[in-house]
Amino acid sequence: MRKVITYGTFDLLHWGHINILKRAKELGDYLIVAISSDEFNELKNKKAYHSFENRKMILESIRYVDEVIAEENWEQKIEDVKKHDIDVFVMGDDWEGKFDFLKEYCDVVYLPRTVGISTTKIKKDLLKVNNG
Ligand code: C2G
Repeated sequence: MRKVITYGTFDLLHWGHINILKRAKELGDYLIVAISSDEFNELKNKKAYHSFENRKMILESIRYVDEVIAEENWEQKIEDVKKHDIDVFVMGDDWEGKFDFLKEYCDVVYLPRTVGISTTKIKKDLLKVNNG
């Protein structure tokens, strides 16, 4: 069984997220998603609208996702790859090169980001609509 892992906040889930999860799953048979805890989001200077528990529940309902674990810090990836016997690590190419240190443990694949959508864009557009 070829196991894939990817990481992210996945807040206000949108089609760009689904696109990467779909393509990540196509690279193997089993996809684990490590979603950022609320505490780790603070380290990333991100404030998620949905709590970790609710983002976890949403991710677990996606057909491409087989398992959801917590991302608590920047340092856990090597341990995760070993512990979960990961074959492929996937991230959007906004992270191109940032996780090449994992090549010692598994394949590292950066997939093109989906253009035209982001959680930040959703928040900005909603602000505009509501403020006239
Ligand atoms: N993504 C994408 N296209 C978009 C938006 C996001 O392909 N239009 C991808 C990102 O490249 C990332 C994943 O969706 O691979 C999750 O995006 P975020 O929730 O913004 O995650 P991020 O804050 O980048 O966290 O340790 C890694 C970090 O936790 C990644």
